[in-house]
Amino acid sequence: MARQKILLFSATVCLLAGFLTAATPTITTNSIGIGLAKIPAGTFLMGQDSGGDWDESPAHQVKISKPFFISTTEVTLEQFRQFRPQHEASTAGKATGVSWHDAVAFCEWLSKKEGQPYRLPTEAEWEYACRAGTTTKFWSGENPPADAAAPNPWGLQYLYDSTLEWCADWHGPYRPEAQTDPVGPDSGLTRVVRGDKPDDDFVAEKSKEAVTPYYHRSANRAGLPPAFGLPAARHGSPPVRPANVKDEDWSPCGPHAVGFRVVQGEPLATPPAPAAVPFVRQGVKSPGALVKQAPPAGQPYFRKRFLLPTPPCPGNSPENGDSVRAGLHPSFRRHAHSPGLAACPNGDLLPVIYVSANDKKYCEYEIGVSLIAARLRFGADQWDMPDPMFDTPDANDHAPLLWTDWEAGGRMYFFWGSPQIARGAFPFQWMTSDNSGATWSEVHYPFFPGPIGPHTRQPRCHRRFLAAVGDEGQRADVVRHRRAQRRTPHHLLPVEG
Ligand SMILES: [Ca+2]
Ligand SMILES: [Ca+2]
Repeated sequence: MARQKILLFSATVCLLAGFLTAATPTITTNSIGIGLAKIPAGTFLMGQDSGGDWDESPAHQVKISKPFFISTTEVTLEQFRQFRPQHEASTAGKATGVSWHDAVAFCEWLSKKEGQPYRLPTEAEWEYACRAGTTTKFWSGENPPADAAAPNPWGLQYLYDSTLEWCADWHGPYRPEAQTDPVGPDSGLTRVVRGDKPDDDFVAEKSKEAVTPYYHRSANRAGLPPAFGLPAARHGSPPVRPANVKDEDWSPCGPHAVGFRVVQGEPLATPPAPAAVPFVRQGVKSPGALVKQAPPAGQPYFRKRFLLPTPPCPGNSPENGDSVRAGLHPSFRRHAHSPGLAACPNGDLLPVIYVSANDKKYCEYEIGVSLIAARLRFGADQWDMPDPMFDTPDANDHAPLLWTDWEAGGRMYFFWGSPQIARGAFPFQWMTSDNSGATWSEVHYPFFPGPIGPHTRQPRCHRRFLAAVGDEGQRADVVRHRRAQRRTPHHLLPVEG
């Protein structure tokens, strides 16, 4: 018995020693009070091959070649205000409501102030530092720690709380090969966000995700357009809740729940990977003289052409749908709804459609809803295979509208909404294209100089949708083609003569 006790005691001491060695992170504090944990170089498996979202696979080996320092928490409101005193948005004491550009600007300011290089973490650095050598769903095991302030073995806190965190990278699909110090793709439309999802729990609360905090997992990826937030110059007029809008239906535009933590370390020299370009944006021709040819304007013209039939979807959910098994992006689902349509300056037709499944769990308001597009190229007899047009990872993309401004040289506008983003979503957002949709601008958000009235966070409602583009009422009038439950897109073509 005595020997057993001694053995047990020895084993406990060994375990404690091992635990203490692993759990004693090296933390320094900089001049504005940011705690920085030293992260050792090493190799880990990034991503999660089963039981996660489509963009977490394939899990792949990543080598972090040099040690770096990362802040133990997100940048606090107090710290951020030393850079921008007028900033107000905050979640649990952290600076939130900052755009990706704001976060990068803070890092540049801090680098000058400290005389040391600061930057956002890459997505790989974030997941590596979060896992801290663990391979489980959370650094704490199969469940997150009960207290979000509990530090992981390398000293990082609040990795799984409700403050989301910007990373440096563009969001894009993972590549399967082993990588060293990856920095993501060379272009994109959303920047990676880690630690939670932007959307509320419209569907998750009814499903398994409510039981296990699915979107907090170390491998979970989300993303948002980099301009999401209120630019510093536009902070003067925070939106006010109108009296006829219920508090629970109200979301001021811009002050969202996304903050960031910083890395102290040299910029990485790794070249970015070439971004995957959807087929709908490939091989887009410039406008030619032939585009002026058309059927006689004096008589009706009708020609029916089928788009690709929706793949069969037994059970009609993303997990068991044939389209998912076939390796297609999860936006290929049965319920294609509410299209926007535009004729491009080069004569192509471009519809954008939001797509969801339509069973009880996966519906129009679930998190995976995204926008796909197809192209009927000028002179072609058949539509191209559709391809993803825009997807905010872990957020619902909704209600697309397209408009070609023929008076502005054929500039195309693509509007849509994010109705389920829990905090800070705008009534609409948009991108523009000056080359018939081959490339698109960064996502833009509207600025309201004063209080705005009742609205949904998507460009549709039972009232008319009106977008003031420039200050010409005539142009604004063109965009309001969705009204009063009408879901048939119609498109205004320029009339010659
Ligand atoms: Ca967090
Ligand atoms: Ca995700």
